[in-house]
Amino acid sequence: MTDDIYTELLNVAKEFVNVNKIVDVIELKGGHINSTYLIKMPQAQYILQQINSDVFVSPFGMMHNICEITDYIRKQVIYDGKDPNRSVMNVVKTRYDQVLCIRNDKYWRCMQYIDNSTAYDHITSPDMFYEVGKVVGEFQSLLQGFHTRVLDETIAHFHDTPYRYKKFIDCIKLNRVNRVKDVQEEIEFINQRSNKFDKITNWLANKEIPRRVTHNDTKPSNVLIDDATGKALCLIDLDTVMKGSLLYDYGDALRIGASKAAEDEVDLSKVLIDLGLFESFTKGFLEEVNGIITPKEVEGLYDGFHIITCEIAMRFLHDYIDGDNYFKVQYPTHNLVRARNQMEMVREIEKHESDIKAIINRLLKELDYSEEFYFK
Ligand code: GN1
Ligand code: MG
Repeated sequence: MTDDIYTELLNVAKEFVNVNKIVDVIELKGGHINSTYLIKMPQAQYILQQINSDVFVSPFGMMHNICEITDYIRKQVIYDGKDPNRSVMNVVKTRYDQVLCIRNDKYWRCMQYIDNSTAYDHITSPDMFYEVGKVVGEFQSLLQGFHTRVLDETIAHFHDTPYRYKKFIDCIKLNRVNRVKDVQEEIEFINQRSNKFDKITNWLANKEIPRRVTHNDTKPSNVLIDDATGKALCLIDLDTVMKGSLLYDYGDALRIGASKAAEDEVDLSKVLIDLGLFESFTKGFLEEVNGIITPKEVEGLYDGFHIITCEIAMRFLHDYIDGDNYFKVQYPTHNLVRARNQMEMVREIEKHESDIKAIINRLLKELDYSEEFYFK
């Protein structure tokens, strides 16, 4: 970190905490959008984040959603006798009681850091992924009764896959940085599957499945695991909490967590679906949403996994074609590597469609779901 950045960080931090007491500031890399820092104080640590306001065009709307959601969850957590300092994110306001600090046109926010917990980029055991499944499912039970109308739409059309496909076609036509010629096969891959992209959005539009409060970015690194117990504590990164489909939350965790490789692994032979991990996650998830999920949603679980993985592959490819304006990249072809990796995951999902459905069916029976839920 340069001296200039460090000085600026302290200038921002002093809006939230007493800078004279700061012990250290560390950059946390990992997120693709915002910039994140850990502020170490003698007895507590805080997360300071600069919000990417090109992506989140309404930072106050985003913070409104986060505060509403965390306040609501905190009530449930307290009611259930759990620790509100560890089972939900806690927003730290500025010394002037604001949710954001604006400095030089940049938006900053602060959260309490939950000690002795880890957000894993990669799943290391079935038990861990079972825990992730539970926490993704539990998000739904915690938010039962929360009114979706209270929420702002932080990013319009976020998981509107057909809309994203239209934008993808537009960016190919624009061909801003002349990369289209290099990615013909990848474009074809997306085109071939585009007729499947509207399945979930149509179900939502026709009210065949409910619009719920969803997290919309449930990758495993957005789950905190307790270092001492190995149990999942809560979902973090609530930036994209909005109305949406549960099926995308289910699939988004799997597209990374059930893969044997990282999201940006270059060697595609390593991108393989681990059905054991798939089962652990699905078990945790289905245990938690029993009584909440509808039969039609269960029918779409495979599609949620498949479509969201296509969508993210398409988004990475879109950003590559467009000149890497959206996701942070560490090297020039990073987005292309991510896109190819997620396309390989799509192939894996398609190859294992019947195994995936058979596992879901078996779990439904084991977990005493009634017959109307079973796959035909
Ligand atoms: C982004 O910022 P991060 O890493 O939590 C993206 C998600 C993608 C994800 C891919 C606001 O999430 O939608 O699924 O990268 N977030 C936004 O790893 O676009
Ligand atoms: Mg995010």
